[in-house]
Amino acid sequence: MSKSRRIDLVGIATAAGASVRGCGMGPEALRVAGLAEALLELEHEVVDHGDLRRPHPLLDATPASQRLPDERRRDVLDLASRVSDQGLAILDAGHFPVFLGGDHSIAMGTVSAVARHCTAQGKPVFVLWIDAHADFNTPDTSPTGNLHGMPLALLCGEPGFSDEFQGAWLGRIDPRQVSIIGARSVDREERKLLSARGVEVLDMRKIDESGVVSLMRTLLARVKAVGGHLHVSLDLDAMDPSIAPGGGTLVPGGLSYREAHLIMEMLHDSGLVGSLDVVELNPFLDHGGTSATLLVDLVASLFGRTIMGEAAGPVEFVTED
Ligand code: Z70
Ligand code: MN
Ligand code: MN
Ligand code: MN
Repeated sequence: MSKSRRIDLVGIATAAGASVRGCGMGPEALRVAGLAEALLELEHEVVDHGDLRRPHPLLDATPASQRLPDERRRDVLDLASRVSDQGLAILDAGHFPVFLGGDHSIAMGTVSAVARHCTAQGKPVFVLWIDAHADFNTPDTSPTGNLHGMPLALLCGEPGFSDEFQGAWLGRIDPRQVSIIGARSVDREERKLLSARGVEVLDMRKIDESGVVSLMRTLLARVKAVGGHLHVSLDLDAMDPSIAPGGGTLVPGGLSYREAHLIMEMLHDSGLVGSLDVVELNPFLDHGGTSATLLVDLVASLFGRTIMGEAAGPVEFVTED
């Protein structure tokens, strides 16, 4: 029987950290695809706080990718500090925050909220980053300058981020308590950092060789052993582009439909997950809601949806007289 939770949805309608515009529409597409309804159907309590966004839309003919990096950085950091404070309030109230991106730079704020909440409680934080990428670049190592490729490095305290990135909103996590699953596109300098800091990278080859069940069991056992809080950060591009076409940075060879659901089902059964990001959905590139619907179904699996339904116990045979 799945435990009923109070789930707080927070949209972060931004693409300031991405190279491609459009994922700022992600929160609304997830709503249209039936996110709240799916959670209500599972008998959870749901509150939708609406979206955080920049105060005024940019009236700018320059493509996002060519805009001044200063302005995009300001947007990312402004949203990160607001997300962190709102996320902290939700966690402190004992609720489960689900953050709807937006590009993956929003995790600077979401994971900061989790780190601040758990530090105050003396609870270790673990992060499961489900992504084709490692998002562990710093401004010095990044080949693109895009901030959605850097949140984990900032959160893990990597040097190379200017003073603007520091602040009371910035919680810290231990890189040895971060696992990236689904990776298949990692930059050269990023690889060196990941190894040096002891980040666990469960890349696609490891998934092919060991299967998600064995990898997930080991990971969940580590979190359980120390009573940790597990934050899950789900990037749409972790999934194979054939099932998740609605992203700006697609990489072939991703998680299958069943692998992705099995990860979510195991996460649910563990009872260890306390917060979630759903990021990088670009409705402008999606095929008629395919990717939005996939994400809603994956979130439903994380919150207890099963194939046979919870009431399905042992089969009862009816005998005719
Ligand atoms: C590359 C970079 C990235 C998401 C692309 C790509 C990063 N490593 N992250 N899409 N979600 O620019 O740093
Ligand atoms: Mn808590
Ligand atoms: Mn990402
Ligand atoms: Mn990615």
